[in-house]
Amino acid sequence: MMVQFRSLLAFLPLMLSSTAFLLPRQATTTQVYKFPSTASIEGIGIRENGQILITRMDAGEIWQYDPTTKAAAKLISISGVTATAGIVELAPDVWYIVGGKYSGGANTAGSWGVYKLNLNGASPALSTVKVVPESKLWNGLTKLDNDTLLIGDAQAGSVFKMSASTGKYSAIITANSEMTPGGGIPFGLDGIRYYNGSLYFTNISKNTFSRVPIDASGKAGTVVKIYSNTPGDDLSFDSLGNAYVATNLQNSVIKVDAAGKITKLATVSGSTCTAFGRTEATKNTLYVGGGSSVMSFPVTF
Ligand SMILES: *[C@@H]1O[C@H](CO)[C@@H](O)[C@H](O)[C@H]1NC(C)=O
Ligand SMILES: *[C@@H]1O[C@H](CO)[C@@H](O)[C@H](O)[C@H]1NC(C)=O
Ligand SMILES: CC(=O)N[C@H]1CO[C@H](CO)[C@@H](O)[C@@H]1O
Repeated sequence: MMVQFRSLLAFLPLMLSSTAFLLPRQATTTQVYKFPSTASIEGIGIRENGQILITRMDAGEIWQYDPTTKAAAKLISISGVTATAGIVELAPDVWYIVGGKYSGGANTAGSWGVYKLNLNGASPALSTVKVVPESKLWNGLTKLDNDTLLIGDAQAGSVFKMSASTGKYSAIITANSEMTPGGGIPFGLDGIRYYNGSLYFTNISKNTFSRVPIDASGKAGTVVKIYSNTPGDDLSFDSLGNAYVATNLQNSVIKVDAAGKITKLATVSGSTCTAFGRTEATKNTLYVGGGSSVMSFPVTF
């Protein structure tokens, strides 16, 4: 078999060049790490050293995958929290994570908040930034500036801003119809990413991807629809402004260019989030969380 495989490989460049127009443009995915099947990966954050932080809707824990040992281990548990979601880095190895009480589809309104995980010391240092009584079902998290987080409430269809240093917060968008759930699942506003002056967001139960301008003070403008025919979960951007959206229910990762054109890049079951590698060797690798697995595939842009 190995010989046959090798001989096939030898012909591959020829096959590719002669049938380029017939081949699907989908990338082959690699399984980076697989948790037990009960795990539900929600967010991934790539550290500058290449280690991968993983949040889980099924546990109030943050895990870390080490590409050198190819092993994952629990970094920390958050007391009183049963689900972790959005994750973002504000300063080198200072991470912020959304957490709350959610299990088996049952959500506890008012339990959601933001936690800080500082990885600069000898051991991980966890602290509470703020638990917010007005939270319904927080999920997405992104950086507005070095001290300001934007947080999406998937059930309320609202966006909060919060100071990472003081925990002071306020709603900057409240119950926007573009962000509220459409029925079925209680998640509307899902992935959020602040990029180029706008908050880009998916509305997973309404199959939409949109953006809303947000100024430096956190004031929101008018929502602009980008597409309205594909489910979307969390996303990331490349340096050219293409969005890489995990489609969750559609089991794929799509690329959405600045004009809104969608290209399916890869098949990933239950995809929830994407993040680019940060080392020289992985800067064109897109990591994807989906179900209980972290997958990866190469991306050219
Ligand atoms: C934000 O933090 C980065 C380091 O993470 C620093 O290089 C940059 O100068 C900071 N920007 C502002 C406006 O303070
Ligand atoms: C960034 O925003 C500017 C101003 O709105 C716009 O002209 C430009 O096309 C945007 N760039 C990308 C990559 O989306
Ligand atoms: C942007 C977006 O997804 N919009 C949909 C989200 O939810 C509202 C209803 O609350 C729909 O009307 C939008 O089309």
